[in-house]
Amino acid sequence: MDINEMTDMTKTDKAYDGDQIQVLEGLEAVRKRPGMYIGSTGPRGLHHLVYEIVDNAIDEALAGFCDKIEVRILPGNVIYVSDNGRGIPVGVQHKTGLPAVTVVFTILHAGGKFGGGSYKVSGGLHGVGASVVNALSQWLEVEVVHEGSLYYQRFERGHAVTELVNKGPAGDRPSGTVVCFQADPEVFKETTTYSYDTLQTRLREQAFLNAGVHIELKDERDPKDRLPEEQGLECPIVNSYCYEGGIRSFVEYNNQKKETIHPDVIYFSTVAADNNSTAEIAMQYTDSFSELILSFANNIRTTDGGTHEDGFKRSLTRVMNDYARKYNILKESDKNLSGEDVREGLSCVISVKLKEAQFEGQTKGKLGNTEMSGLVSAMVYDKLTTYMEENPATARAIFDKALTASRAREAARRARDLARRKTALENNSLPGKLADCQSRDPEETEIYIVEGDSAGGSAKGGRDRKFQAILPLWGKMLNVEKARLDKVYGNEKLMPVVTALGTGIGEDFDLSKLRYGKIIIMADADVDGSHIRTLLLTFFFRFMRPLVEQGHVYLAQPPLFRITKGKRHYYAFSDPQRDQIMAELGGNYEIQRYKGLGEMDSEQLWETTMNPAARTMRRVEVEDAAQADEVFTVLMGDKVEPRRDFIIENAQKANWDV
Ligand code: TSJ
Repeated sequence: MDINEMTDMTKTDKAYDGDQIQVLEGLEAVRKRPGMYIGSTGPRGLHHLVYEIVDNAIDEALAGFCDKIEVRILPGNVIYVSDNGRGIPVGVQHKTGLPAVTVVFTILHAGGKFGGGSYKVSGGLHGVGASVVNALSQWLEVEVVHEGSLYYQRFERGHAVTELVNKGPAGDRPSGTVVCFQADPEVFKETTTYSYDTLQTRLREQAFLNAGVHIELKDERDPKDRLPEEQGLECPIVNSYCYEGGIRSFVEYNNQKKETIHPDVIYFSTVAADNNSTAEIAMQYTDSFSELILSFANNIRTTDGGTHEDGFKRSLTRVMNDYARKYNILKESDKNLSGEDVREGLSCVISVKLKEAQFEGQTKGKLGNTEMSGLVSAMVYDKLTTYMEENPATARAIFDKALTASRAREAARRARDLARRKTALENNSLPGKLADCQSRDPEETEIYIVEGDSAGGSAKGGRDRKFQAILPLWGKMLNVEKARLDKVYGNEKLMPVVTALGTGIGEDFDLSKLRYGKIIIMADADVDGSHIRTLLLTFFFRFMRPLVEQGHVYLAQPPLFRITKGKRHYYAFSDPQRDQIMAELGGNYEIQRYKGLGEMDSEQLWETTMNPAARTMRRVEVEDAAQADEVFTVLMGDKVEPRRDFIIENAQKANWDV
C-alpha cells in the first residue's frame, strides 16, 4: 500500500483528481534530481536543508510575529528548528482539501502566500520550500501550536504517514512551529553529518541581517556523531545571536581583526517609493589593501553581486569624485579617483529586500532586478554626500586612503608598462627555471609549482614530460616579503609564475591564454610550505581569481610517511592512515617520516604524488583562497593583537593539506 493513501483520507472526494498526481510527481522529481533543487547532494546541499527551514521561520519574524528561533542538532544528526510565531496554518484549504500545513510539506513550490496577504521575503535557495526538505528527508515531523491546540504530522521521504492530528490542548506551550527532520542517507550518500561551524556562520549571518531576531544554535550530538575536526569541542555547544545593530554589527564583526581608519560604521537605509522594496548599507574603511563587499538580496548572499552592488559602486565613486572636486582635494589637472581606489580597504554589507528577486548566472549568485540599481545608487549618492559634509574628519581619513591607493596604483601601472616594454624586447621568454612539457593543450597539461631546488629536481626527474611542466620557485620566503602584493611586477618570486601561466594578472587577466589546465602547488607539510601555499593562494585570489573560481588550482598531497616491510613500501598521507598500515602489517617494519619533498627520489614522487592514476589532489575552492587571503592579511597587518590570536586559532587551519 502506498503510504500516501493515508493522506488521501484527509481529502474530500472532489480533490481526488489531478492534484494528488501532481503531489506525487512533484516530490518524486525532487528525489530524482535533488541537485536541481538544492544545488548538490554533498555537504553544501545537506546544510541547505537547514537553511531552507530556518528561512521560513525568519519570514515569520520579518512579518513581525516571532522573535526567537531555535536550531538544534540532535543525536544522530537530526535537525530541530522551532519558532514562536503564529504556527503554520492548520485549516483545510479549499483548493486541495488538505490542511495548509500538509500542503506546505507535500506540494512543490507551495508556501508563502496562503491565508494572509504576507509575501515571502527571505528566499531560500532557488526559492524552493519546505516540501523539498521533506522529500529529501528520511522522516520529518512538524508540530504546530495554534490557538492553544497542538497539531502533529509525520512524513517519510516526502509522503505523509499520519494525517494532521490534533493532539489536544497545548498546555502552557506558546504558539509556534517546530520541525524535526533527518536527512535521507540514500540521497546524501557522501555524508549526513552537519558542521557546527558551517551552521553557526550562516545563522550568525542571518541574525545580523535580521536585526533583533534571537537565533540560538545548540549541538546536542554525541561527540562521535560530529565531524572529526569538531569532536574536541565541549558538549553540548550553545551559541545565541541577536544583534540590535543589524548589518552595522555585521561590519563591526568583520572588522574586529583589522585596524579601522574612522571610528563609526556608516549606515543608510531606504524604502522604495512604491513600498515594494528596501535597501540598507553599512560601511567602514580599514587599513587593508583589499575590499570586502558582502551583498545580500532577501537574506541570500549574492556572491557575484548584481544590480544592488553595481548601484552602490557607481555612486560611491561619483560621491567621492564630486566631493573631492568641490573641496579641491583633487586639483584640476588630477585624474578622477577610480572605483578600485575608493574601495581600497572598504568593508561593507549591502542588504536589499524585494518582491520576486531574480537570481541570475550559473550559480544564481547575481541579483538581476534592474530597479535595485537605482534604489541603492540614489540612496548612497544623497546620504553619503550629506554624511561627508557632516563628518569632515571621517571624510578626510577616507580620502587619504583613496589618494594613497590611487598613487600606488599609478606607480604600479608605470612599473607594469615598463615590464611590458621590457618583456616585448626580451621576446616574451618563459622563465629560465621552467621545465616545460611537450603538449600545448591545456585540456591535458599541468604545471607543478614547487618550492625549492632539490624538490624541483626530484619533480623534474619524476614527471611525465609529455604533459607535466615543473616550475621551481626560488627567492626569499614570505615572512621577509613586503606586504604589498601589488608590486607583483618586478617581484622575483611571483613573476616567473605569471609568465609561465601566460594569462597576465588583474585587469589584463585572460583565461583563454592559460597554458596549463591544472596548476598544482606542491609544497612541504611544514611552516615554510604553509607560507608558500598562503602566498600563492592569496596571489591567485587577488590577481587571478577566475583561476580559482573555474577550479584550475590544486594542492598536491604528498605522503607524510613511508613504511617499509621487507621489499614492500607503503605510503601514508595522515597519522590515522599510518597507524592503520602499521596495525595491518603487524610488526617488523621500518617507518620514515618525510620532512620535505626533497627527501623523496624522483620515482617515489611520481608514484605517490604526481602519477594521475595514483595521486590524490585537493582542488582549491574560492573559500580556501579567501581564507588564505585573510591569513595573509593578518600575518602582514599592523595590528599585533589579532595577529597573535589568529596564529593560535588558525595554527591548524592554516595547514591546508593536513
Ligand atoms: F518550513 C517550514 F514550513 F517547515 C517552517 C515554517 C518551519 C518553521 C520552523 C517555521 C515555519 C513557520 C511558518 N513559522 N511560522 C510560519 N507562519 C506561517 O506559515 C503563517 C502563519 C499565519 C499566516 C496568516 O496569514 O495567518 C500566514 C503564514 C505564512
